[in-house]
Amino acid sequence: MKFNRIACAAALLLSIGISFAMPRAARSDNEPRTISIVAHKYEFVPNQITVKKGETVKLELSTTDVKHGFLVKALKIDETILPGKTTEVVITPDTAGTFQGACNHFCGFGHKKMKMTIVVEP
Ligand SMILES: [Cu+2]
Repeated sequence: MKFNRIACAAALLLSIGISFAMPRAARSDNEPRTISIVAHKYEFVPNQITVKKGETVKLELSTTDVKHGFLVKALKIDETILPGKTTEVVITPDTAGTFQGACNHFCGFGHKKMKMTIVVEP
């Protein structure tokens, strides 16, 4: 009998746990898709991302070495990426197209090579 009671309590706790976990899972579905972009001398990884027109996405920008910039004029993105810090930018592009971005903080001899492409699908 004692074992049954323990099993019952365990099942109850499990079902409570599941019912608490479900709304959390549902909520995270509503959060924007997150895309991590890591900068280092002299590239962005990945150097091309694709999003849908009207889709809200969160860009998480970080650097593994020095300070970089992240400029995508057409999408009004102009951020500084600092070592040890993640810079978040939330965008909802309303125009389809292929947009060029670049590092706009001089980071060394290959700085001009630091390009980035954001494709916005219709
Ligand atoms: Cu640079």
